[in-house]
Amino acid sequence: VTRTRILAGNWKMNHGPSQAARFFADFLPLVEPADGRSVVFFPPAVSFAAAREAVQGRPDVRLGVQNVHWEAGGAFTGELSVSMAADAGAELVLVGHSERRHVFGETIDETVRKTVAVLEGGLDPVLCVGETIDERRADRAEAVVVEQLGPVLAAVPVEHLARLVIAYEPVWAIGTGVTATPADAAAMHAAVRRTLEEVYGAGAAGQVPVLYGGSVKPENAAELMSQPGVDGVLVGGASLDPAGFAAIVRAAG
Ligand code: G2H
Repeated sequence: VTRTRILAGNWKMNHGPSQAARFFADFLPLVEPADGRSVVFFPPAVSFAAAREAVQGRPDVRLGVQNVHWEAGGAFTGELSVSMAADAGAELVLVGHSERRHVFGETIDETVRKTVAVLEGGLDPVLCVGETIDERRADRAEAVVVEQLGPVLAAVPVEHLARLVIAYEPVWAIGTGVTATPADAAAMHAAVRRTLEEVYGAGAAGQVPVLYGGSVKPENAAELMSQPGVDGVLVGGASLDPAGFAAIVRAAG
């Protein structure tokens, strides 16, 4: 199966609207559209309109939001609904990023509701999974990832599977400068693929891209993406710099 390479930048709480416009003015000329490769940005919600305007005429660059609520609307101060994100031009939504889980206390049940709401709203969820350092030391890394995936997959019917993206992000590698070794990444990607195959069968499971995230940099991106089963990267810190992120995109070939 040939899956499209996905190079995604998660800006987290960085780059307001004017910085977003400057970023794209610098970044876009450095990256030619290429077949088999999709570049995605998750700007902060307030910078979404500026990002959307900047990437007009570049169908190789898609935009998503960093979080949504599962309800369609109502009294939920500070939240975004899927339909509002779609109306703004979002095509993808991050779900269950480790900072949502570990800083904001998002539960597995909430990631299930969000994934279902995103799919029902016609957008593509990027479900993030990953273990903490304590869980890895206790030899529970794979079990934790499977526990995070299982309830979501149980709620995603096979007809929606073509829109699901998974990102494996070991929590101990996020923003710490420590990257999983290519072999660690390959082993967990294989475990994620096995879990998908157990639920959907090999054919359908083969469509789902699985990205790696956690301190991806221009220096390590090519080696990580050369691992079997690593279909792309989800990049935080290194996606804030136009030249650095362009180098990561080019590393995808
Ligand atoms: C993981 C990653 C992007 P960073 O959170 O989602 O961030 O590349 O800064 O480790």
